[in-house]
Amino acid sequence: MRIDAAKVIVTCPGRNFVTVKIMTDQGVHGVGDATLNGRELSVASYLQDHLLPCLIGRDPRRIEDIWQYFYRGAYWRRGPVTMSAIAAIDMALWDIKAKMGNMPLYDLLGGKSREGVLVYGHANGADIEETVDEVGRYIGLGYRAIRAQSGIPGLAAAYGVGRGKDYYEPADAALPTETLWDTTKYLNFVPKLFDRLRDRYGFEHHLLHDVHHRLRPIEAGRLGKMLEPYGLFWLEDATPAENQEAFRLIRQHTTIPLAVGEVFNTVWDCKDLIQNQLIDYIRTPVVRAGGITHLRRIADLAALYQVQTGFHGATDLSPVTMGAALHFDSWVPNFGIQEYMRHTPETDAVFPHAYHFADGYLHPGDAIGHGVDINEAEAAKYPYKPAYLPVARLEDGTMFNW
Ligand code: CS2
Ligand code: MG
Repeated sequence: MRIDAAKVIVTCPGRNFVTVKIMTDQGVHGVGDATLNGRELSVASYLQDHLLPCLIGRDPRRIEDIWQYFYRGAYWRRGPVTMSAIAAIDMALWDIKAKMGNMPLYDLLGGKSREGVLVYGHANGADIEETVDEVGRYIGLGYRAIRAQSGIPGLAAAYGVGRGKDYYEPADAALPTETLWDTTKYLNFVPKLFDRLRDRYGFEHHLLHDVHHRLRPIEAGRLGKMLEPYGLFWLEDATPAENQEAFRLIRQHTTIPLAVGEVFNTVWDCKDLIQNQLIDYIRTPVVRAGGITHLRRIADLAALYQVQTGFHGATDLSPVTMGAALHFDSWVPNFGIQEYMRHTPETDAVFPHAYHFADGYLHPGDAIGHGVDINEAEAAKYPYKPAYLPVARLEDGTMFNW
């Protein structure tokens, strides 16, 4: 069996997505997601100019050897561009292998470990009252877990508060939007939000919050301690995680569950966090972690330390990633939760898929492979459109973490 052809498809049904499609001499094809928000063309070029030429003629069944070839053979290892490109090829090869075996990907991985994949949705609002109402709307939609993000008094913009309600897309301009941040205003505000939420809805639903890399470790410890009475499912990206040691300081001050990893791209980024039990959930998604092949290694290491998965699932990860993630989530023994930001109808038309939402869970469906394809005719309707993620500065102008 051999790979006959492979192509990169860049499309922008409301936001940019990069997809790899691999065709074989057996007439079976596979697709993989390579989307890296704000750097899509870098990954597309890495694939088109450097990886795909080396792929043609190889046996698609040799997934591990191909992964090692592109990881070790590149000499320059790791990083979001490299690993997103490898991830897309890997996802497509696992898609092909499952199709050749006439089975859903979760069966190839080891079979289902659960009947449904618990997901969390994103409720956001300009202020506390609007956010509280939005959480209620998500409860009404059947969500059992809801992330709450609110505008912050005194700040013009806050992370996670989108334009409109169902689709949050932060890449909002052809050059980076400059936003202002103030930690004091944030820390004075967030406990009030969760006090209102628990007061209104009680403790029946999981509540989550994303700090989005905005605090120093001791500030994260302080916030965690302030939020403990509200029983959050997790506090995400409490501090930038380049220094994995920083989470030791947070752990000394709070028992709030910690989630991190959507910006990681190999096991090396989280090895110390996991082995020292400095986190409770690892969020590195299949599109970022070099695909199914490497993500299995991360999940297995995490399982040794009772760290659970909680994969990133924002709108800037395509339905292909969501499909592959749901198969992985269905199998992985140390599953925690899956992020689920709904895509727009235009995006869903470009990426027909088998997964569906019911009663707070996503179900991957029983289609063979990972259950997601790309409609090339639909994709061709939406040419690439430059879009950057914002940047953040402190009020004195100092560059900060967006
Ligand atoms: C966020 C993302 O979903 C999340 O947890 O951190 O929305 C993140 O800001 C975007 O994926 C960046 O492109
Ligand atoms: Mg996040």
